[in-house]
Amino acid sequence: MMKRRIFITIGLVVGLFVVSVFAQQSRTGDRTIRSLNAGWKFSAEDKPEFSGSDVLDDAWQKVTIPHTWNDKDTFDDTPGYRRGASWYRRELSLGDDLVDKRLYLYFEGANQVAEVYVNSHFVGKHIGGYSAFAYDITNHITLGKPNFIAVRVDNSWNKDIAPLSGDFNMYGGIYRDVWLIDSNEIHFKIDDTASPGLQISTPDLDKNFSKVRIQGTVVNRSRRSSEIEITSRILDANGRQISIAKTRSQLEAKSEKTFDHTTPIIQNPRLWSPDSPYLYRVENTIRENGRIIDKNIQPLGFRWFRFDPNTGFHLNGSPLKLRGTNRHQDFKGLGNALPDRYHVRDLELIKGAGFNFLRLAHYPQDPAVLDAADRLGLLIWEETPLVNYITDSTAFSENSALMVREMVRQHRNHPSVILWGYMNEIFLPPAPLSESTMQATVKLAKELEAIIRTEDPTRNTVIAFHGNEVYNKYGLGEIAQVVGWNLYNGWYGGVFEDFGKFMDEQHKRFPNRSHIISEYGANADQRLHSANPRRFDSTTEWQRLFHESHLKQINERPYIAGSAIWNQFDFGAEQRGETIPHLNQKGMFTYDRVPKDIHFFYKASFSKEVVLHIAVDDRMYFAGLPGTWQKIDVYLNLPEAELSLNGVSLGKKSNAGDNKASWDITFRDGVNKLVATGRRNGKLVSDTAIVKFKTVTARSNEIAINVGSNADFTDENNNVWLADKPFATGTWGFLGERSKFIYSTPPDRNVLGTLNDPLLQTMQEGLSGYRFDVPDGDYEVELLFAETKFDTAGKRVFDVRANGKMLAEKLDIARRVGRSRNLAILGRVTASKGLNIEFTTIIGDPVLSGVRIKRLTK
Ligand code: GCB
Ligand code: CA
Repeated sequence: MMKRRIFITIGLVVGLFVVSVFAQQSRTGDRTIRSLNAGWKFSAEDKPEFSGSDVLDDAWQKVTIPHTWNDKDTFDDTPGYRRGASWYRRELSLGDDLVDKRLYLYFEGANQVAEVYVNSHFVGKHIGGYSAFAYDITNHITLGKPNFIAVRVDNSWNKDIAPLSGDFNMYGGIYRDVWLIDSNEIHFKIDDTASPGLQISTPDLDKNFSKVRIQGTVVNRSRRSSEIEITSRILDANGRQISIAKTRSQLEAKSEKTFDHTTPIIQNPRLWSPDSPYLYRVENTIRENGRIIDKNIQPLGFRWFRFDPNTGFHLNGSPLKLRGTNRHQDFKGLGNALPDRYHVRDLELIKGAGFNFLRLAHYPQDPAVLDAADRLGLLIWEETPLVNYITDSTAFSENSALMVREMVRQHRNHPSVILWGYMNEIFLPPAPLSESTMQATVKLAKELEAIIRTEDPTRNTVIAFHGNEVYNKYGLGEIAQVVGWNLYNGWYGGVFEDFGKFMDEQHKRFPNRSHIISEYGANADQRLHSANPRRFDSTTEWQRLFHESHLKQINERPYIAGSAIWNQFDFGAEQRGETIPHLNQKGMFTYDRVPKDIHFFYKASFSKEVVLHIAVDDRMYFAGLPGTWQKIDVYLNLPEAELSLNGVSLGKKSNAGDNKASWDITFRDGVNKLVATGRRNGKLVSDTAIVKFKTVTARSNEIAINVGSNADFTDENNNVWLADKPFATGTWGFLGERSKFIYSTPPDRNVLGTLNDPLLQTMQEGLSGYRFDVPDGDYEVELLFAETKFDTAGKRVFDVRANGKMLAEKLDIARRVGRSRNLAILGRVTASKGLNIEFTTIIGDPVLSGVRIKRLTK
């Protein structure tokens, strides 16, 4: 809200008012908004005296808002991150020119409890990490002297504050912008749940005409009574007035008054939609004796919508499938403390891929996000952070009610918003819930539902379920207007096709429900690739198959109103220990916003822009036996394309309607240049990929195997560790009938002290040997191990020999390095009639995670 006003105002009123050249400050009427992001000091300590102005802060760390103290410890090898209290403080000197002004501190968000002090006076406490809050500090400020602002921020787990749990990091800090607002003593209300103080709606909206209704509160903090005029001008995108509403009002001293006025009918307004996000704005002013004393500009879009259980979502009278994605608000290296331009760029990336819908999971996001959605044309589902379970307490219910009220009041003027959500997978707790908590959850859902419907009857409500019958059993599906499903068929379990079966069954059983897919997704780690991808392997290829199948199934079902991919971007999830520990890797982009192949599939499917993309994930280093990697896919939204390899055409292939074309190819050793070309409207389009292929045979100087995995792994030195296989004559592979692929057991899969987690997390267990049919000669052998099952020594002990020579006697990995640490053992071996690594068990099953052999003799 605040920032939108700044940008618009600068464009609008330059020349009329003295507007600061800094975008950090703006002025409308007698209202000035200035950034307080700079000049803070931070202490990770928590002492009561820090609220006072006589604290020596020389030792404090200089920081700028947005700030979090968890940007690093959420990604280190020590489990957990600091959840506790810290302090922020800064000086604030204000001139005597503000003598008749009201002064407000406005925080866009601090996670998760903030206590604010001005010159040692407590001015307010805000609960909840994802909404804005504002305090009137006028009475505590002395003009012409330095004042002290101190803020205690606490992100400790608190049983009465959502989220209690969740697959994301709850980074502590003042991580969104802070503003100082000074206003005339008479102004549109600023501290009503930090909302704009105005509610805009478009009653009777239909194709040809609408009215605009403006409801609001005007505050008089002065000792004078006043005759004011409130004006709401409807301006089109060029600033031309198309309608107006006015109210005259007698304001008593020290009072507040609501107003409610509606413009006359506006004929043929231009409609807002994702394809044409035409924005009007409502310029609200308060005049006293003809002079503008306050101004407040709100966005306005004319659009209407509905959900239908059979035909899905409709916008402005026509069906529109919601093509969406989910977004978390963090970024590599920054935690949640993102400058606005990062938020805006994220939304531009989403819009740029052709999406029309975005779920802000799992909490209200920055005002810059909502502004960008209005401007770019993205329909928004916003929700409060009630995730996994609730606490059955009055305080939890009250805090949750506050969260929905703040979300709705703060963001309801954004035309982009269509859905308000308030619970996610609320029956997926870390420990089983009692029957009374289940019942309390249903009761709370009803309460929150009622609040939203009162606060904003113009939107629809939604709850996201996981694929479990429990929600139907407890009647949660009957409360919100739309039912969201988070489904991971073919990832956490089952097969892709279960998705459609599940949804068809729901649709049949509950024909009056509107269904939306709130989440579906699979990991992709760009270092992992497989010609034989499989569930849970984190290869790019499995993520691609997952989404190709799901999108098809979604498209085949008109009753599915839309879908949102989990997730647009990889995001921080400290407790996760997958191939990149502490990260949820289901993004279509990496944590620092590099696109994975799957992004191009969706862009080809949804965008009007030309897409032609060779799906090798910008990966240069391929390796394998001759004949591996024989198929290359190209994502495209052209009717056909041609692929060439090293200048030789492999022929044209057509797009079979699934935005994909595939070629059989044979890479040669060394550099392979792939060029895809196609035409759109006669214009040539092309994409190039360079693949360096290393042919690996038993005669190669070096052979490296990602033992226990179906995936090739490219390490940070661009060495490719090949997918594992059973031994076959003339090549290599594992031996032993009991040998099995295992992925180390969650939740402790992070292998410490290495970036090569995918290599060490996957292993053969119970193998009797590993054999290479290599030529005779001397070899260096490197064996990689990690103990991911046992904490203590003595549970797994085995001998390792190579061609009879002992390499590791009574090897007990846990004894040597402890649990979940990598261990490398090097040895020299003379091969004759092949190289045999033998594993002899003493206690338990032998394991092996990786092996590399290098030939020493030529
Ligand atoms: C879900 C949750 C989301 C998780 C996601 C996952 O269903 O709603 O918060 O991050 O699954 O990746 O497991
Ligand atoms: Ca491995």
